[in-house]
Amino acid sequence: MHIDIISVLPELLASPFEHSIMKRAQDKGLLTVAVHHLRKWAVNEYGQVDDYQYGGGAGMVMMCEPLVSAITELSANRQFDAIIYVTPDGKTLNQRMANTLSLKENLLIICGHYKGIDERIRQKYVTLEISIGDYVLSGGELAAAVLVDSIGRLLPGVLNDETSALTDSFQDNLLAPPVYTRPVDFEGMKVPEVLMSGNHAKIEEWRYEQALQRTKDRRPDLLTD
Ligand code: 6GU
Repeated sequence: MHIDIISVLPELLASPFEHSIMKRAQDKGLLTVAVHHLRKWAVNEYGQVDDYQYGGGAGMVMMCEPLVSAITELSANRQFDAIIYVTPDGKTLNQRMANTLSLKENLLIICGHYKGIDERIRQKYVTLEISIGDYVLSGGELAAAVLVDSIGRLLPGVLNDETSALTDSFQDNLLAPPVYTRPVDFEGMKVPEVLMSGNHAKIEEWRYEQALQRTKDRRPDLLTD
């Protein structure tokens, strides 16, 4: 998979993909991420990419022309499966969306800043709008990093047995069960017996029950939709 990201603050996206599982995905050649500075497509020598909003009010709006130039140039190299705008008024990201997007070849992610991008870019070019939750970030970059991480780890061959996505929270609409490591007794709190029984069928049953109980307690909404 290849992911292009357009941003006015590319520095924010310099390191999130250089560690751990995202690094492995790239080292294995399963994922490439290219961050592009929108200023490269600025409308003038001052590097302008935003302007005052019509109707007045505080906050700048990212202009159409630089974005169109960027999208057009990047589209010459790739047939994008989706042009994604990360925005708090998008569809809230969930594991199902990450699973679906992980099956794509080429994605373009546009990060908004200030008041966001001109509405006409959203109407004409953007095919998918994604939010990462009901709170506001200063810009789309951290949301884009979250999105890329959630997708990248699902690419076939990225995870191994140790990091398998099959046991993650949300994979069956269930939260993950509790986990333990040494010591067996930590300040009087013991590791559940069953986990040391060596009986894998019993262990799996226990984990499933714990996952179900945890989901009922904390996220009953997951069990109904
Ligand atoms: Cl995608 N962008 C911003 N700026 N804030 C957010 C968000 C996105 N998702 C949740 N909050």
